[in-house]
Amino acid sequence: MPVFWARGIVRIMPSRSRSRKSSSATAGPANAEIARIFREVAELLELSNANPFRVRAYVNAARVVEESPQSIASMARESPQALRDLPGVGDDLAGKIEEIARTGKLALLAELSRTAPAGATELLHVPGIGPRRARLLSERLGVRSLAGLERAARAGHVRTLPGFGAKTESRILAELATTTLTERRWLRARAAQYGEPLVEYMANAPGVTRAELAGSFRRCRETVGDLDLLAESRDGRAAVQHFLDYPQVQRVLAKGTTRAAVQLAGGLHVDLRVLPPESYGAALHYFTGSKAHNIAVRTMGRARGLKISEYGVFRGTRRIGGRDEREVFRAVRLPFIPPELREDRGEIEAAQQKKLPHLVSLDDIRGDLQSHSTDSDGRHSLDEMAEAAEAMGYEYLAITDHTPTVRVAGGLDRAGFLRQMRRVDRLNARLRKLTVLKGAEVDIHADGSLDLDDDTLARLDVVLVSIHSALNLPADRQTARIVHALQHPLVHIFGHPTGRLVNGRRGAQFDLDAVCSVAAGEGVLMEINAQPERLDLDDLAARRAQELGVTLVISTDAHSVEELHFMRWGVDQARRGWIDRANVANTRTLRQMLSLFGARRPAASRRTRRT
Ligand code: DGT
Ligand code: CA
Ligand code: CA
Ligand code: ZN
Repeated sequence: MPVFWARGIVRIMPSRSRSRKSSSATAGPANAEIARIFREVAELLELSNANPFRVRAYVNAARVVEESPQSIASMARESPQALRDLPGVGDDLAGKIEEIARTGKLALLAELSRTAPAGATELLHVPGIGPRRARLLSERLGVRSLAGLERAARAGHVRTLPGFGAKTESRILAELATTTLTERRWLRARAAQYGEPLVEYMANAPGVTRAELAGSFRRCRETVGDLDLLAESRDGRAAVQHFLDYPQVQRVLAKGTTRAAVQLAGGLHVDLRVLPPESYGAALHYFTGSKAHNIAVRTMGRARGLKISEYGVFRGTRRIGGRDEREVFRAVRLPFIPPELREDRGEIEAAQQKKLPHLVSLDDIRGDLQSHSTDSDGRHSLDEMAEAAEAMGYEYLAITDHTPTVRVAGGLDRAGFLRQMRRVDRLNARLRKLTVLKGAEVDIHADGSLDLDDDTLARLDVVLVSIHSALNLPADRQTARIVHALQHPLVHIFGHPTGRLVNGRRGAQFDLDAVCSVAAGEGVLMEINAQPERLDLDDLAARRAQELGVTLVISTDAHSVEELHFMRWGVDQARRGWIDRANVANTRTLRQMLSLFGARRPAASRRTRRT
């Protein structure tokens, strides 16, 4: 569970469905924004040595707010009692939420920011730097930013501070080098919480007939630099004005008659372009990018005597297309290329040869093969998780609680798993449509052995293995460790294979080709973990795995019923990895899916056995 890498990592919840027709989505600060303010308060309180319980209260409230399917700002206005009834939100925090809902700001935060050592919160995001160290760095060395930290460490100043030393100094440098901490990009799932309500707001603007996000967001990159919003309208001025009137706009960076750029509360930048219908498709193609893809398409156009721009497809001065994105592709004799593939990574050649993959989509998904319950570190019970998965229309859900070594996650031992299996049997007897699969997320020890005995493993339907420690082994040893685990005859899935964190941790280094070849040969599936801050395998690794014959699974690793909806982010990552629905195990029916597992152990008939 996330607790062991919680610092600086944000938990993201699916945003409200886009189809929901209500103004509440745009009537106040997004849940993500309220949560962000609370997290900042928690960090600043931590820096000022506040009572740890007070710090936790803000962290917990941030999570509750973020996970709420309803708009907390609307709740604050319409039903103060419901607000106070939220878990972990008493009178005090409810008052703070009401203040944010009303003003978009929190006086306490401004107050804390004034007294905190400048720049110290940024330092908290570096693994190994806690509040005490951040304070020292800021107060004694005047370090105000990650760049400043790097300079101070390189100059050998950091080691002179009490409790630091040369080893800590070089570890800090290593962290700064291996993470993307310095690059301010937004997790896509987090940007969605700000962007999707804004799209809904713009789509409902007078005169606007369509609105959508383009850019890296539409290409489903795991992080985005900014949002690129397109609106279709003949009245640019009115659309721009509506955009600037959006209550969450904090700063206007630029404005014109058909475009504007703003910063939203929370810091995310949004570029707006307003286009008339005859240009909308061409602009959508242009602003979806990537730049490299655009250049390739434009060059193909030029070879045919065409000019392709954001305004349309032209032969001389005559417009021959641009209303619809497909017209751009048609002009250069290409079929529609899904946005996720538009990186100039071979998609144009594949399209020419009619070899584009049948990309997996959310509708194809029939079940989830990694999830946790309160038996280890989940927040909902076995029954609650199963009922939620059934309500989503799934055929199956594997509950894969942790094994003992992952102690912070409250892992189960053999007896614990056996007890859980009996409860799963009873649950399955009661459930009508869903089958709960007995599973475990088995920790792989540093030597490649597994954290659960074979007899227990043999009783499970889904044995998912993953690494949670010793991520920094040298690549050859890491490869050997993983290969050893995947060769275990009772293993089905290799979960979050690299242990990477988006924007945070590079993950284990190993020979991906070697591991994939073993997985393909052994019939072990590899996971695309859908947690927005994991997305592991990433796009390129997943694509390589597919090329090498690995079957993938997309799972949420849900620690609550809400997180079951993370599937969306995993599917998007898979699409960027060119993953064909035929190569995703959980697009299959329960029976087909289990036969994939069975191929690994043809003799085993244990699946019909009751524990
Ligand atoms: P980001 O925001 O860093 O995550 O990445 P993008 O891809 O969203 O890039 P952004 O926001 O700078 O621009 C949006 C799209 O506009 C980009 O994907 C392609 C198009 N674009 C921007 N600048 C150029 C350019 O100089 N040439 C061409 N062909 N297209 C461009
Ligand atoms: Ca962008
Ligand atoms: Ca942009
Ligand atoms: Zn795990």
